[in-house]
Amino acid sequence: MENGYTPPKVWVHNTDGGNQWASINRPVSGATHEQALPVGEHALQLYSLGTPNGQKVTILLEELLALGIKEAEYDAYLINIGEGEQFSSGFVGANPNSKIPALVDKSGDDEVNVFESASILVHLAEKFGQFLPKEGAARTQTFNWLFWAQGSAPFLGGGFGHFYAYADEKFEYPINRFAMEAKRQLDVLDKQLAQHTYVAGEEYSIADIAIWPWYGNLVLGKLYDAGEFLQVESYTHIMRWATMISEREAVQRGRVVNRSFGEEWEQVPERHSAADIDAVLKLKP
Ligand SMILES: N[C@@H](CCC(=O)N[C@@H](CS)C(=O)NCC(=O)O)C(=O)O
Repeated sequence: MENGYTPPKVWVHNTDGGNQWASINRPVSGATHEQALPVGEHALQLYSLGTPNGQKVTILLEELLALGIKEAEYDAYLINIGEGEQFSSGFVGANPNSKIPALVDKSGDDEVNVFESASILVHLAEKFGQFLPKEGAARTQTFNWLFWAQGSAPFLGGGFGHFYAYADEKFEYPINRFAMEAKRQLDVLDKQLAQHTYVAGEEYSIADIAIWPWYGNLVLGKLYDAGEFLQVESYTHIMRWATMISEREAVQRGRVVNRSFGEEWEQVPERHSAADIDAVLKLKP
C-alpha cells in the first residue's frame, strides 16, 4: 500500500495509538468498574454531557418546562466520557451501549431506562403529548426527519468532525470523503428548509430538537470551527432556521446543561432546578 499500511489478517487492538479517545475506546462492551449512579429527587434522572446528542434531551426538557409542565422537572448528572464514566456498572445498567445520553424515568410503577437520544425524545414527547404530532402525515414527517438525524449525524460527527477536528494527524482521504457527505447532508436540509418553516413542516417538533444541536450548531460556528471550510453561509435556509431556533429561551437553557467546557456562562455541569441554569446564564456578558 502507498501509505505503508496493509491490514493484518486479523485485527488487533493497538492500545498505544491515536488520540485521547483511543485510550478509552475498547472493542468490547460492558462495565469496567463498580459504581452506582447518583439519584436526585425528581422522577426524571438524566445522565449526560453537553455534546450535541446530550443537548437534544436537555433542550426538550427545558421546552416542556417552558410550557409549564412541572412533571418534566429533572436531575441532570454529568457523565465525563473522557474519564470513562460511561463504563460504570450503574451507567451500563441504564444504557448497555455506554454512550450518553441515558434517562431513568421513575414516574411510573416500574422504573424505565431509556437510551439512544431519539428514543428519549420520543419517550418524553409521547409522555407529555408535546412536540410530536399525534397522527397522520405530520407525525410521519417528524419521524422521517428524526431518523434522518440519527442516521446522518454520525457521518458529520464520527466521520467529518473526527477526522477534521479531533484526529491528531490530518488525512486527505477521510476528510474529503466526509466533507462531501457533510455538504450533501447540509444541502438536503437546506432544500427542506427552503420549503418549510421547521424541519418537519410548519410546527416545531422533536425533529428540530434532534437536528439543531448538530447542524444548527455547525452553521452557527459552534461545532468544529469548520464554517469556512464547508462554506456554511451558502446554506441560507439552514442559517435562517438555526438562528430562529437558537433564539428560543428553552434552547439557550438546554444547551448549557451538563456542559463542562466553553465559556463560564455556558457551563451547568449538574442541574437539579431552574435556579442552577439561571445562576449561570446571568453571567453572560
Ligand atoms: N446514537 C447515540 C449516540 C450517542 C453518542 O455517540 N454519545 C457519545 C457522546 S456524543 C458518547 O457517549 N461517547 C462515549 C463513548 O463512545 O465511549 C444517541 O443518539 O444517543
